[in-house]
Amino acid sequence: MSKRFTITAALPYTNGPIHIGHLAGVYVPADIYARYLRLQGHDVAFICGSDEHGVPITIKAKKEGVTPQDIVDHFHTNIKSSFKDFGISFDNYSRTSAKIHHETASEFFKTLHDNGDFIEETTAQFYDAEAQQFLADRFVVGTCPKCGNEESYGDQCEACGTSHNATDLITPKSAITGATPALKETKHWFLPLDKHEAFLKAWILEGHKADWKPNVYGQCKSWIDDGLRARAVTRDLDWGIPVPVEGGDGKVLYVWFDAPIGYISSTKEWAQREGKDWKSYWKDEDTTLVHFIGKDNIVFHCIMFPAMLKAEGSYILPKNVPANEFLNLEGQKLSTSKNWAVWLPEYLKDFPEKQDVLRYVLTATAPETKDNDFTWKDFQARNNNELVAIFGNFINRVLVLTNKYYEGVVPSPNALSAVDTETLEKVNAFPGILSTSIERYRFREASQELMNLARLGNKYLADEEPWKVIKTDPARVQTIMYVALQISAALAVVSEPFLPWSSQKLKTMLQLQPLSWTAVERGNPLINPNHKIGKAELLFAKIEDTEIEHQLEKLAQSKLANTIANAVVEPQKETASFEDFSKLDLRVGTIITAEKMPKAKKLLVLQVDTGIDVRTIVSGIAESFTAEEVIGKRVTVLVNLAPRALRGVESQGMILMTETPDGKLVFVNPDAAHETTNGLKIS
Ligand code: B3M
Ligand code: ZN
Repeated sequence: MSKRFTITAALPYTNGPIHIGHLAGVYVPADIYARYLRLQGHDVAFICGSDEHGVPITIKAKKEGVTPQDIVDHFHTNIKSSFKDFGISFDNYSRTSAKIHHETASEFFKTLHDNGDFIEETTAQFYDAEAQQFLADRFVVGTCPKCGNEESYGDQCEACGTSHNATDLITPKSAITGATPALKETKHWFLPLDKHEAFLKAWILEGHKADWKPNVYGQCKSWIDDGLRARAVTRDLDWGIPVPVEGGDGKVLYVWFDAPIGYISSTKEWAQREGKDWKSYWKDEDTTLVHFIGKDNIVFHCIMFPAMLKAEGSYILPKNVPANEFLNLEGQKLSTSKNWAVWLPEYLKDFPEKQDVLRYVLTATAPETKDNDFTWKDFQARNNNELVAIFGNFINRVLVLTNKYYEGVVPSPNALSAVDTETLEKVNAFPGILSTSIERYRFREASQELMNLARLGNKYLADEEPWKVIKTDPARVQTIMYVALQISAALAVVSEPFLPWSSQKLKTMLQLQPLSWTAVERGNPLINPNHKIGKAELLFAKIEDTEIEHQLEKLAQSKLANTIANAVVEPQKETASFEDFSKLDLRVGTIITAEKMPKAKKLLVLQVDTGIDVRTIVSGIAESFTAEEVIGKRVTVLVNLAPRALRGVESQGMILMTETPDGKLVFVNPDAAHETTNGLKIS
């Protein structure tokens, strides 16, 4: 029986492109779920849009000398096309700078305001006298009162996910000028979350203990246990939705008040276009509402927005909020500012037409219960060892052999063997296995069950060996290929939520009629005898080591650029006179022997031939070089440095070292071409 679902995916901030972390955390799982529900014949509204207000956008606009509208226009287009490129099948992708959203959010605010659901209060807020502006949200940074993160923002701490008022920050600093902010009186409207405590405790702590993911339930519980407090829902900013009530001049709605309402306005926009009634997707108790988000948005989607919906009184509440944890990249946190990411447009340039590969790998390694790591080696391995070697190999064999033995016409089966019957029964069970995982938001598990169906086909063919049996028992091969084609058709249907392009390609190769998910369960033939299939084409292609090395090199360049950009350049020392300099006696030497100084992490004891003599020099380079690798090295030696004892060893001189921009220690190597008889002359 068809049901109605409203599926929302977090509205991405339009202050930068999206990367693999966004796909893994939110958008691919949401898309798998929405595609699956559509395949089940349900009425689905899959809703998203750009989150275009908020301080990060104004900070970026200030930095780039453009308007916030310029920033959001650019990234709204960029992000919307990335989602399309990766098959994220939204029914509508709107934007919060749209008129329909301003109207919807303003109306929502006015309703709560007129119902007396807000507290109006004049409080002291952080103010930067130099910048002449109040410091809201990311305009102020400081130490998180909950976890001690020193880079917590004024409204939210990204380290522990908690949300607080700016004045809760310890040692606050203006993100604009760095100054310690003053406090200045200003009026704002507050949502008294404490007044919703009983409702939230009943709805979440009792009502969703069993069906919400532990990471989500746990964060909500700790937030509620810490005590709910009133949260400001307006800001002294000039970019956002103007506060639509008396006294709201110069103030806008807090971005986390307006953004979730963006789901509603985007649904309205879609419903107007499609001639549907938006209220049935937001106000009908029979509709199931599910929010897909990342863990840093849990408190806004499980506490703040439901409290707003409850206060307004005519909306349904989310049935589930299956938030994912974070994805790391090669062992490090993904970071827009440090350019430590795999940006979607760049991925497509390097791996054209491999969207399904990324969707599959990000699902198979999704951070569903804890942060997880994306590595390019694993990406290559899953593509080559699973998509190519199992799924692709099976399909290719079936289509090549069907074309070779029967000119592409599906053969009629003869008597089924016990293995045939057992295999077909297993195939019919797969939709149910996949449904169980998907409906519990376990997409990782589901992706591996999908691969198990391909494994079943691969094993069946390998065991039955039609390419051998054809010589002795062609009648048996008709049955084998008939069974293998049923498995191929089943894969074409159930792979669609995960691998939309590959599923479509397989359906085209099989010339498959539209098939429902339940058709695979029923066990009737999915592809009939005498049906003609098309030519075999490879579904997946191997990814070579060189392609992965190129990606790792790009990341290494990013890391180097970051190190250089963040390197603290020591100021130049005081001027040395030429006389001072002339005292230095620099010679070209050669390291004859080297050994680690016992119990000293940094020290190597060297015997150096300075051209004058062979002498002992103790050098602090053991963390950058092994003793073995420096033996025989030509080095620049300061020979007339006063001897000094280091850990009981007298060091008679110094090997000259310097650092590369990324902080790597290197020898000041003499250039043999200019060497003179008595050592290096620096002119
Ligand atoms: N713009 C996404 C983020 O925190 C945020 C989600 C809004 S969903 C209403 O990165
Ligand atoms: Zn914190």
